[in-house]
Amino acid sequence: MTGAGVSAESGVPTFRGNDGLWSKFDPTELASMNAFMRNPKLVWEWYLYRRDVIGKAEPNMGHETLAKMEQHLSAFTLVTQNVDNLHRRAGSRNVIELHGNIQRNKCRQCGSPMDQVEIDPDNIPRCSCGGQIRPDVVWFGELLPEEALITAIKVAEQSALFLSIGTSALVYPAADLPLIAKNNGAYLVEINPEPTALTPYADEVFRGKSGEILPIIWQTATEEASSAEASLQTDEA
Ligand code: BJW
Ligand code: ZN
Repeated sequence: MTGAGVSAESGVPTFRGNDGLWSKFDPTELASMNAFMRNPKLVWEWYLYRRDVIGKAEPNMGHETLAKMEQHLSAFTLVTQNVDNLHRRAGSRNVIELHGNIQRNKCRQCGSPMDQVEIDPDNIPRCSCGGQIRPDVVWFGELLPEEALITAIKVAEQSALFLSIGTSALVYPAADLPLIAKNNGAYLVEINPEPTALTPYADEVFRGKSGEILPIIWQTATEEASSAEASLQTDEA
């Protein structure tokens, strides 16, 4: 499971921490339905600004290594809290987006997808039902997409190894997933430069940037796998 930290090396700001978005912007003013109802223009301006930042960002070695893992491992699922689409752009296909996708729009009222409409924050377009168009992301107090959450819980329950990467593990229900995995027998690994709420529960912690740590883990794992295969072949001979 990934969080905003995975995209930090691509130049996409995280939410919490000194350089995080919430140090400059108040989440209650921007990431809730109340905020949107109070000031839709401000909320749209903020999302259009972030769309622009994300549109210019490129996937980093962290995203690319996770895409490689999916190609080489028979059962690998990527659960992300990120809305930036960088995992798909890096080549990941089995991606569960828990908090939506910032590139998509939907109707505030009936939920219909509204991707083809141009957004003018001064004159927010409306759906045929009359509802204003909003970004298709999950705000505080909103339910996560049901199928995505159910699948993510199932995958967590079944996983043998769970990597929690670049997330502060403070936002629920996503923050429950590593603990669900661990309670069902998974080996829990955290990759993060800073300690998090999850650290006390992790079986192993890699303190560093995901764009640096993930390629090292993957290289070590593949080298060990090929030397194990070579010694098996020698034994058979
Ligand atoms: C690096 C790095 C590098 C830096 N490499 N790492 C149970 C208990 C308490 C509260 C609740 C609860 N259940 C529900 C709640 C309420 C609420 C919640 O969790 N609040 C907490 C904050 C207390 N949850 C919700 O409202 C959720 N809905 C819900 O539960 O519905 C049912 C319900 C409704 C009402 C009442 C009760 C239940 C919805 C949550 C939606 C979250 N939405 C956001 C915004 C998305 C749209 C947008 O982008 O604008 O999602 S908030 C924001 O936080 C975003 C993120 O996905 C999410 C998680 O953040 P993340 O990814 O962890 O980022 P950071 O910034 O926190 O951390 C970055 C990490 O990276 C740090 O650790 C760095 O160290 C690290 N890092 N560089 C690796 N190079
Ligand atoms: Zn509608």
